[in-house]
Formats: sequence, structure tokens, C-alpha cells
Amino acid sequence: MKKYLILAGVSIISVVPILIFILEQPKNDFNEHEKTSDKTISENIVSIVMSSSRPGCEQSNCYLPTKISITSGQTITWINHDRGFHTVTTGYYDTPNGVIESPQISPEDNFSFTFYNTGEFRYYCRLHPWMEGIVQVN
Ligand SMILES: [Cu+2]
Repeated sequence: MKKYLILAGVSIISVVPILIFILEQPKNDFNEHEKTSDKTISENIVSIVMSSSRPGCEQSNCYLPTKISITSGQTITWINHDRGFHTVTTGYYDTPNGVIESPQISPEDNFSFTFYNTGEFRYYCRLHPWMEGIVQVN
């Protein structure tokens, strides 16, 4: 009987560190994930709203927010929440000024640009002339 008790004791002692190890693992992953989230939150996000490929979004927002203010050296990430393709192109429709010339951003994809020069940057979508936004860099 004593033998079994010792055996049980030894089993518990050897199992506990394994359990701690297993329980620690997801916790570490979670912390890692939290760090990634913080990084995302600190970015400046502009959302390309659903259905902006159809005229009408200019009544509210095609790019949300339509005007965003940042300081020099900061990055803006545009996230396409629509089902169609869009671009971020600085200038006015048919007269791009070449500061930003994004590729076509596919649905759920994103595009980032870091602004070093100050000033007001107006931009639009090459595919949908009614989509306009402004970046103010201070
Ligand atoms: Cu568009």
C-alpha cells in the first residue's frame, strides 16, 4: 500500500511541471498577441467603407475618416472594407500628383504610407471619382 502511495506521489510530482508547462504555453501566445494588437491600435487607420464603389458614399464617408490629421513621420494604413477594388492616389481625379500611387487594393487588403513632408494631401480613388479624402500632416 505504501508503495502505491509513493508511486502516486512521484507521478504527481512529475506531472505537475508538465501541466504548468502546458498551461504556460497559451498564456505566452496571448501576451504575444496582445503586443501585436497594441501595435495595430497605435497605427492611423482609414477605412474604405462598404459600397464606396457605388456613388453616394460622398454624402457621408467613402474613406473613413474623410480627413485625418497626423504628425510627420507617422504612417496611415487604408483598409479596404468594400467588396470592390480601390486605390489611394494623391491629387485630383485625372490629375494625380505622384506623391501616393497605390496599387489596386483588393477587398480586405490594406495599403500603408508614411508621411515625412508636412502639408495637406488630397487624394482620391482612380476607379471611383466620387471617392475623396484628405491627410493633414503637421
Ligand atoms: Cu474606389
